[in-house]
Amino acid sequence: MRDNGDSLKEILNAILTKKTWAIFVHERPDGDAIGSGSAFYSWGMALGKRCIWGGTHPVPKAYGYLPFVEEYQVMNFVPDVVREPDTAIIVLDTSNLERTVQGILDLYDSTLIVNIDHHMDNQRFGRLNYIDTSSSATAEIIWDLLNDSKLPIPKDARIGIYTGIITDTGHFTYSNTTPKSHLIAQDVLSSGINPEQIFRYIYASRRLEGLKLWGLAFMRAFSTPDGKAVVSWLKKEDFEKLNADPYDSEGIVNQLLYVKGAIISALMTEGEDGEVRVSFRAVTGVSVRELAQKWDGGGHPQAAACKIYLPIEKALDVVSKSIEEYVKNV
Ligand SMILES: [Mn+2]
Repeated sequence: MRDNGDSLKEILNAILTKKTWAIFVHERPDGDAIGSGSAFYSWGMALGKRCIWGGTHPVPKAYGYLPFVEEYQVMNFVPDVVREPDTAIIVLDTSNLERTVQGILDLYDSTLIVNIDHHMDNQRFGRLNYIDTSSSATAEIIWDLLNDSKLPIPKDARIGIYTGIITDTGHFTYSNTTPKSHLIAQDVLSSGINPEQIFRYIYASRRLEGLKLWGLAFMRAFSTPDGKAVVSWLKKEDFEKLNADPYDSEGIVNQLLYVKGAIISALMTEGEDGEVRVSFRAVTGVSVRELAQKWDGGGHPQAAACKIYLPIEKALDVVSKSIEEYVKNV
């Protein structure tokens, strides 16, 4: 549901007059963040804008095929170019400004900040906000925006949009999949985009080291006594021993939810600075957002995450107990 904000028309009017588009996406970007950013950048380039884009973490290797990923910059703070007049800051797929490059809010009075997102907990930090929680992906909103502009949609932008939709819907299998996501896919594929090639880039480009990491997480998985939740964990040293990188763990938590009878899954991963990142997944009708919020995290009902600053053994204990309590009441 579009529960807040400005219209796509207002956003179009505001950004089309700006010379520079500075596009930012959320930390540890996923396919929707990178796909949406790539689509926006491609569109901006087609319109003759000066574009920059980036975020706090690199583009996962799997998304290396997306147009203009080579232009994506890893940065912790907004670059000076953003301070120049005639710039629009466009923040995509990001529910709050803590999740992206710092310094954006300081520019609130001088620079147009546009916030386009589909997360329910979006904090409306922009001068213009378009938050559509019924959209399967931020990429779907970008599709609407491009269509409403009546300007030609470049093929490069279509690749990003398709990527955002397939990754956020689990290839049209999650509950957020709608007839509209399929309609967009139909239109995108009609433009000659090869779905198998994109699928292979994203999902069939796994490293053997990553596969072993999945194996380790599966071996360790355990369920709550009632079988309603399945949990696993990975330590920093597991990554080192297997020569795996943080992105190799992506997708494990979804697989944990495929255990029969499971309604919630969780994967706890020890981060570089000793923090523990917890990813939660839930089946439709059950929400894990409230669980993540216990530790100041957030996300969607079906997919949420948080960080816990405890040794992993302790964190594992605390989180499993919380989950056990939580599933009793659902
Ligand atoms: Mn998204």
